[in-house]
Amino acid sequence: MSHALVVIDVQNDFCPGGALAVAGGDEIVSGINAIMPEFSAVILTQDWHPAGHSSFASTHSADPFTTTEMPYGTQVLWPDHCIQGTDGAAFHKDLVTTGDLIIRKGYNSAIDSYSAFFENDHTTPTGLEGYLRTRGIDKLTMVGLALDFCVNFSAVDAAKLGFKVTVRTDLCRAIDMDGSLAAAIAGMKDAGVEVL
Ligand code: VGL
Ligand code: ZN
Repeated sequence: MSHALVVIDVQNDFCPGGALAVAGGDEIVSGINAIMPEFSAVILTQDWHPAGHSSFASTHSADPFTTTEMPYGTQVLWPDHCIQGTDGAAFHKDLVTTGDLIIRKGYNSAIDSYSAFFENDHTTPTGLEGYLRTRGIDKLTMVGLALDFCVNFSAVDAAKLGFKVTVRTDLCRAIDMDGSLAAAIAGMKDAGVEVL
């Protein structure tokens, strides 16, 4: 069985100067590149929203970082970000993107997708689980942005699916709104994720 690196959403909009900038988001790029050769597979994810996505505050004429109730639960409303094909949705220019698979998520207008495995209804799959299983991958190391949203949801889902998951927090950065970082760390540990 083998061990994959999953690089979550290291995109311009989550780096300083981007639409949903995560403090220090660009600081992790060289460290992520450096560990890629240690893994038998490298998978990169890309947040990939159509314009007018339901997770955008602008779509609801609301203020960013407020919340709204969606059929699948409470949704944070974000600034417009990672719109398909824009420079903001592109990977950071220094990230090595020669990995085996790029998986895109958040492309359905009506539902957000923090996790690389399921949309925010926790039901609709992205296909990543099948890819990993058919390649015989049972261990995942996760890095990237943002630690308290997409890395967190991806790690918890992976652990629930039975993968052995490690999150390298030194190679992640967080948004950290309203205690979201502490809650994410606790939730990942509860789910059996190794948080380093
Ligand atoms: C993310 C908020 C909205 C993330 C994506 O990559 O953590 N956060 N979309
Ligand atoms: Zn998004």
